[in-house]
Amino acid sequence: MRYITWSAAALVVPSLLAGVGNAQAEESWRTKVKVQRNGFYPLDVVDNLLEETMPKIESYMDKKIAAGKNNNCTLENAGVRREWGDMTDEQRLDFIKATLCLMNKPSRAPKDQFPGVQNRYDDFVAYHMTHMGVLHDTVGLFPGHKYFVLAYEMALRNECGYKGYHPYMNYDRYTHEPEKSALFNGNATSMGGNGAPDPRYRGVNSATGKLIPKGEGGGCVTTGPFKDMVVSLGPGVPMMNDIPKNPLANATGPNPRCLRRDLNINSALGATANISYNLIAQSKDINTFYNTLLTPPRNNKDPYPWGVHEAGHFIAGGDPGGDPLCSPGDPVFYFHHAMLDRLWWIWQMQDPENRINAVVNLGARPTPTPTPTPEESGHAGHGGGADGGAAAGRMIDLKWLAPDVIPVLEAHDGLGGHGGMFCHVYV
Ligand SMILES: *[C@@H]1O[C@H](CO)[C@@H](O)[C@H](O)[C@H]1NC(C)=O
Ligand SMILES: *[C@@H]1O[C@H](CO)[C@@H](O)[C@H](O)[C@H]1NC(C)=O
Ligand SMILES: *[C@@H]1O[C@H](CO)[C@@H](O)[C@H](O)[C@H]1NC(C)=O
Ligand SMILES: *[C@@H]1O[C@H](CO)[C@@H](O)[C@H](O)[C@H]1NC(C)=O
Ligand SMILES: [Cu+2]
Repeated sequence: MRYITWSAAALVVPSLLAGVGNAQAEESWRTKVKVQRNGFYPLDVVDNLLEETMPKIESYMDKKIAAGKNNNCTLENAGVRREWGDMTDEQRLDFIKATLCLMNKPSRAPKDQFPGVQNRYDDFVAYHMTHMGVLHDTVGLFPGHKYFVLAYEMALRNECGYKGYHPYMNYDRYTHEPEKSALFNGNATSMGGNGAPDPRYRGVNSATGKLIPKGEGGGCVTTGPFKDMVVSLGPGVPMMNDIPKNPLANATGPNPRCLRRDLNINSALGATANISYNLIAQSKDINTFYNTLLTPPRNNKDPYPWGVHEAGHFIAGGDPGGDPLCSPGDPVFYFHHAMLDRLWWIWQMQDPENRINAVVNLGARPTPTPTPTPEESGHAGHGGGADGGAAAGRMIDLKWLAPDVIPVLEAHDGLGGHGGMFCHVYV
């Protein structure tokens, strides 16, 4: 009798009920990663794909830990990045407080080069507007932004006492009445409301050459925690309303103005869960993933042909959100890039051994290929080593944002990269 302990019983029972045992094994990641859900939003196809992928991620981590290559990163201690709508009011308030705190901390960017920088928050805008190569070329887009978002999250945590991890925005949740969402409803636990209607605002030009038709806003944000925010740098490109030009030709001078926004479902509809799911499921190699994300196959019947990257950016277009150079000047920028990072991570984790180090390498191909040919799909498995050459020797130096200058491939590994500095999961 006394030998039948609880743990012994737990060991025995699943083996008696084989089916149940498997189900329990597959769900064991839930004991490691704390899931919080908002019942208002049913899981979408991408959420479901991620849930199905978690057991695979768990066994990948088990192997990595066994090989001593996890740099102390485990699913138990990984930072958990959540959808804003899944966070509690208290978590949201903590995040908002830290964001406002960054906007009141002294800047570190060189004042002579960036006279318009007002505070620590603006340091990130200053970097983004002057390091487009590091952040936006084929090699840099994914790892560059992964590190950029991490550096921002580290500033919130280390410089402003934020306890959580950076939230993301699941684009699909903003395809319908975004102005009523927890993210944009303008109440005290939102990231601010829509901009006031501005007839001078016409929409955003997308890389497809088409105008993304405007939503209801375009003017100043007048509700929520950022209604008094002062935008200073930029605009870096001419904006579609009469925003005063920056006093300096390179747009780094002071140009104080309000935060303008246009919540735009026309944009969001280019990044529905189905579109994001197809992006992940149908991209057999990283080049296809990159091309589809940025410039999807042209289809004249598609009313929302903007790739997921642009669609995500312009859900909250306006100024500076719709400005390719100064977009981090709207705090929602980081929610968007966290979501992109999530999609990249889900793509990587379908085949971690081959995909984590896959580097975009368009080689001699001058234009993105619209659809993968069977031959290209066959290259999927070669993602890692073969393409890694494109990143050889490449470093990411975020200058005044973060001290560590890191090899680009270390920012490919979200679960242990750079000695464990990258250690996050998305739920
Ligand atoms: C892992 O953590 C232990 C204990 O905190 C520490 O001694 C060790 O240096 C860490 N290893 C790595 C690779 O960070
Ligand atoms: C922008 O232009 C000003 C004036 O010419 C210059 O002093 C400053 O260094 C420039 N900033 C950058 C980042 O190039
Ligand atoms: C703001 O709106 C969200 C979403 O409807 C809700 O969860 C939250 O409680 C509201 N907070 C306040 C302070 O009104
Ligand atoms: C998403 O795709 C599924 C399967 O093809 C389809 O049944 C569903 O209607 C699509 N949903 C939307 C919102 O388009
Ligand atoms: Cu971007």
